[in-house]
Amino acid sequence: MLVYKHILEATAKGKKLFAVLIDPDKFELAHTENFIKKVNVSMASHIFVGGSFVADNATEILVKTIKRHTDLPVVLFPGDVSQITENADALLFLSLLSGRNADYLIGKHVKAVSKLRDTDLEVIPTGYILIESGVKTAVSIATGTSAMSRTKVQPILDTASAGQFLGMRLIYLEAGSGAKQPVTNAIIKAVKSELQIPLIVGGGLRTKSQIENAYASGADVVVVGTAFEEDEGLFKELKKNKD
Ligand code: 1GP
Repeated sequence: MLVYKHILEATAKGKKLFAVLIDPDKFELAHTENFIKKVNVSMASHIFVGGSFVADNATEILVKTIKRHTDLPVVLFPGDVSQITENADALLFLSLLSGRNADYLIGKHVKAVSKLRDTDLEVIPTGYILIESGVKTAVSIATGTSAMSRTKVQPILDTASAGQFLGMRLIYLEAGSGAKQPVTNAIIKAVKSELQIPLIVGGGLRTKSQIENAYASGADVVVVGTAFEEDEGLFKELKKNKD
């Protein structure tokens, strides 16, 4: 099934989705098989691959290796055009709505088209909103944009809604990889109540209870990366759901 259709159907049924994020820049290729074995028996529904600073070709090699060990959909979450590879199942076509850097709103997208034209990658327009989290994150540095204030909900709400009006299929609330503080429950609740499209939440989520809080507040998809880089023991707490 197509990735977006699956997300829509799961969201409609209230079934929560979970993405394990692998950053090719921080991940040891030789560790792929062992790591993916743990992902396969966890509650993960998707594997996201991407990062802010990734060497050319690293994504393609990693995606090919991951695909040898799992049937889960692999979704690109790229920091740059060079991270697009046709070996994945889908691409989050991210527009950084929280910033005013034209390159990350539309410029990189135009550059991506020549790569996308000849692939079967499913392209999913995604409004990406960076929210402050206690530390300056890689996204902020790489894009030269500031995160939105975590205490002012209305501008975040307006930004997410503008994304929906523009035709985005997903909204991604991002605290940034390794964030000290994840996106607040209040922000997730407010944004979810206004959206008709699925909501992804990620950044700084390290424990099962933080993940459950994000779901309870309205996240349809939760993304976790750094917590697994720090301690793969978390997989034991995130066992596959019995349907
Ligand atoms: C980062 O939202 C993702 O872009 C995941 O963040 O690495 O902090 O889990 P973490």
